[in-house]
Amino acid sequence: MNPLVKTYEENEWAKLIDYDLPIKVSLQLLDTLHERWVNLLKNLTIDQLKRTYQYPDGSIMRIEQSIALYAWHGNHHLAHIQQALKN
Ligand code: NI
Repeated sequence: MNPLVKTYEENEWAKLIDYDLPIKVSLQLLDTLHERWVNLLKNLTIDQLKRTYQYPDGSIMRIEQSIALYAWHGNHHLAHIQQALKN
């Protein structure tokens, strides 16, 4: 069975009032979120890692794929930030 997940509008999200808070607030939130995720994800069983879910467009994703994609995505944005700081 593939539970259906919802997407969200990134650009609309960025228009919310908390957009103007200091960046530190977001970084603290990410630190805390990631600490919880690491604990959760390290304790998933092989069977749980193989579970799948479905996007509204019909595509199917495995939990283990999501973890790899998220890890890649963070490094991808970090590289963008490092590049921007050089310029
Ligand atoms: Ni991104």
